[in-house]
Amino acid sequence: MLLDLRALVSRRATLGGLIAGAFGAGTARAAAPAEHGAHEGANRTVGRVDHAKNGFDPSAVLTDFDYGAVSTDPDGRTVREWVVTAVDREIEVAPGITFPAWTYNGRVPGPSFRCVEGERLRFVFQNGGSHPHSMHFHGIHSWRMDGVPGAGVVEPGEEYVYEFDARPFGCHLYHCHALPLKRHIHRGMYGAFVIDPDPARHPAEPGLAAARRHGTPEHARWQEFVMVMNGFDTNFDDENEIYAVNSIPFAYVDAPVRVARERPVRIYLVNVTEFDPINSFHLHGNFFDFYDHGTTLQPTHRNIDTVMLCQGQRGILEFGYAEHEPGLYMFHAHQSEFAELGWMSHFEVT
Ligand SMILES: [Cu+2]
Repeated sequence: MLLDLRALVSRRATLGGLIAGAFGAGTARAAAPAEHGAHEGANRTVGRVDHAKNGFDPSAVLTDFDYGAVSTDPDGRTVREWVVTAVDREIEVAPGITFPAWTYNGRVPGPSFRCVEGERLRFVFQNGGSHPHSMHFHGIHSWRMDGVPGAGVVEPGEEYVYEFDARPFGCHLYHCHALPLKRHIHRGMYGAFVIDPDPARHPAEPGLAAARRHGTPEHARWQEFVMVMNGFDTNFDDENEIYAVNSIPFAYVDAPVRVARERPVRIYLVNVTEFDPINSFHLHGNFFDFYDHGTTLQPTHRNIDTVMLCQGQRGILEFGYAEHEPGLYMFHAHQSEFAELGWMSHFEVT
């Protein structure tokens, strides 16, 4: 079956020996080619990534929103401030395979910033890395705060403060916009940026807005997860050898995402995958509502089980398992190659 495994990654032939090591050639786990429904024996990496050494754990990344330091300005408006540092960091992206990442705060994806519509946001960005970097936020703001060459690209050792209002509400992202762009993105400089709707601004649909606004009673029942779909070009040939959500292939096969059956699930899904035109999310045994960009309170798609996102596109998924029996429910990219190279996951419904 060793030959099957090598055939699987033949498009990435230059990865050579690394793949043989990563996919555990000749070990007990190298069994039949992966297919839907195969849990044990599927093609996958052998061994585990050392999350502690990496400094971030994909199971924690699902839920570790960063709300910043909150204060109030003289006008009574909420201000959130973050200090973000660019850091060069070697990370293990698959067992035995390290990648020379450029990171925000040492992790890939970077912190999942979360705030509320209408607040004033301030990001103090310090470049501790070896290359010029920036923070380019998707949202509405001045050109001065856009984090592009000429407007907030920061040289090593320097600092820039991005400041703008939180709008529109939705599921957004940020990434480095220094040049060459594809290099800075695929090195790991990106993250989720969630702006909750302010119920006071949505009098026609206050309940829907409150259910999305962290800290409200209506929000408390939701089980929320951040999933950033990404990949790694480990040999710098402009093709990805590894795909995942939140960086580590098969992380949620090794440690399924636990969800309580009776509580609804909301996913903030972001696609930043470089080099491939699209990525996708396919849910097994269930259907979801989808909010494209998260900028509406009513779904833009209802009752779908697969959504396709181009790079930079994102949205919110809502679904539940109240009528399901407990167990493992798969979700993955519906590009089979991406799934086989790591973008394969499970929910464990309890
Ligand atoms: Cu950069």
